[in-house]
Amino acid sequence: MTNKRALIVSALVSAVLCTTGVAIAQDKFKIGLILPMTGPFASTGKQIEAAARLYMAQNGETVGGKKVELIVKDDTSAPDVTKRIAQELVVNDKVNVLAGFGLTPLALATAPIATQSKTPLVVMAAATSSITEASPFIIRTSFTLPQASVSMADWAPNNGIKKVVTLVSDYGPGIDAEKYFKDRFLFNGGQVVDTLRVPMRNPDFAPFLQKVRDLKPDAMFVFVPSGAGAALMKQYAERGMDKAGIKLIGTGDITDDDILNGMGEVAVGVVTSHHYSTSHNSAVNKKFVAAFEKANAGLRPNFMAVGGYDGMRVIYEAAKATKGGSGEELLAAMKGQIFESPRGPMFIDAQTRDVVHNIYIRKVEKVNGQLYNQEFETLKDVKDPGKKK
Ligand code: VNL
Repeated sequence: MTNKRALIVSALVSAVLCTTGVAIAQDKFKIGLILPMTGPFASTGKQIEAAARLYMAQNGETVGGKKVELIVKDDTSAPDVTKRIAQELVVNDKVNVLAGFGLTPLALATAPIATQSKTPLVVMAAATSSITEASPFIIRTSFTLPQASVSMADWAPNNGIKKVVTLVSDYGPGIDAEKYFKDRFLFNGGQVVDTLRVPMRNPDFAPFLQKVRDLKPDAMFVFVPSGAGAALMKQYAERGMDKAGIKLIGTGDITDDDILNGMGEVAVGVVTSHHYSTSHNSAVNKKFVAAFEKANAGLRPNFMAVGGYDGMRVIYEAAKATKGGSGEELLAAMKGQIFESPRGPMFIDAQTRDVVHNIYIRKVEKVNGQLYNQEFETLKDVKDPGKKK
């Protein structure tokens, strides 16, 4: 063979290989689901993975003419790991969508990958307001802390709570919770006598709770991430703070349905604000809870599961509408989706790419021997107060 011919042959061969490569890639619709599956936030990963698998079992594994492949990766809740995995999923696996993101720092670390590769990134858990502003390719199906916190700051002063100490995890969502609760509570005539921040990892609540006891507020407003509420509730009870008349209020992360039942009597009566309760009274939710529990040995779905389930809905519908199109086409088809979630009605605001949904005020009650967050007031179609527009 002449050099020229050899070149032509090799060019042809690689062209053929490329086309087959593309054809194979295009037969599949790949979702890279990155979650903390081990470590202190493993319950978030477990809930979201279970919900994603349930969605697929209920809605089929082919969408827009393509076979859905769900690739689940454990990031151990370390931001550099999340980012590296996302890069590998985009470059090597050629995923169509990135999803999951159990904590704010994990979503923020990965945002540049979404922007550079034009891959839609669906945040199913993390809830700091600013996340959606970190990349134009981010869509959120979880919630935001300002949504929940402002709602509680409106409810509390009308219900005998005038003097509050806030106690939050010292990172993005906690700082949002503190700021948005405090500003609205002051506006409503309330008083915030101290703002306490506890370390996000392995917090020792004892010295902080002692401080709250000494300050004797009407209530302590708390944000801790999903999974951490049980330890706080235990120490709150051990110090007899409930008996001393210091009420516990907060966002629903503290009475997380995944662990609520194990908290015991001290949790009864705790009022929180959130977008989802396992006991939300609707046909869609009853069906969701029954199917989730059946598929997961009785595990209760919490708000993380719902963020995952709805995130899969948004991805599937976008894949359907675009027949598994480009990242930009998928993103466009995700914006503005409106549907009934197990949480109630929700939509993805086309401008902000953030979730708009109801926030419910709930009280922990015992129903048939089990503890539930019973919704008793609804704030309709709450947009993220953290957005400028
Ligand atoms: C975050 C927000 C994480 C709320 C949570 O649980 C939560 C976050 C792990 O944005 O990091 O309940």
